Amino acid sequence: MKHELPVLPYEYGALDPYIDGKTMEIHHTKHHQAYVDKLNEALEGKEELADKSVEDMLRNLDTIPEDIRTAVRNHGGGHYNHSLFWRVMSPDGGGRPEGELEEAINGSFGSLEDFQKEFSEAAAGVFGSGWAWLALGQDGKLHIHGMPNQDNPLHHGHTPLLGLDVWEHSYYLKYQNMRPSYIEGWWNIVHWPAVAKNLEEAQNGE
Ligand code: MN3
Repeated sequence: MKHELPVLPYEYGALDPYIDGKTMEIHHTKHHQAYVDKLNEALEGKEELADKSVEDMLRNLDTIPEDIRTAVRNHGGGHYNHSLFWRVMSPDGGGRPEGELEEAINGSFGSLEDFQKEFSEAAAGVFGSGWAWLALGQDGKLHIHGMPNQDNPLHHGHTPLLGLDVWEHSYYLKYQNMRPSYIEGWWNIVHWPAVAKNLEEAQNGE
């Protein structure tokens, strides 16, 4: 089974003015596509991994043959992370989370504002390329992680719910070196219902 680039649920320009269409198009058709291609290349001839999901491989990196473990971590991570990233954004995004997600955020961080502040600081504080993550831990609590490269919380048994790509390729055309401005604008396109669905699936072990 070859891994495939997912279709975006909106047009490239739909997230403008927070993320411009040119950036989205390059990010999806060049960067994400390259992760998919390199993951497929790494898995060639590894029949035992042919039917494994990317999530399964990233959760169990220590079971991946050593000769392709780094490739799966980087390119499988890149594929998984971007697939999640596209889904947690929407032109109808912004506003506030509701229901169980709202309760979980309040329970773990105090308030939405406190959560957003802490998450934004984690995103701004990633040195070089990486991601900020909101993840459900095995303790049932929500956690914020800043992680380098294409690493994600699956590596330590947490389930990613919301991710923000802070590689320069995700914002440089519009924001140049002003990562904090990109982060601040991004909250306007966060699709809370998708994050809520990720939480529900994580709690149900899906
Ligand atoms: Mn990216």
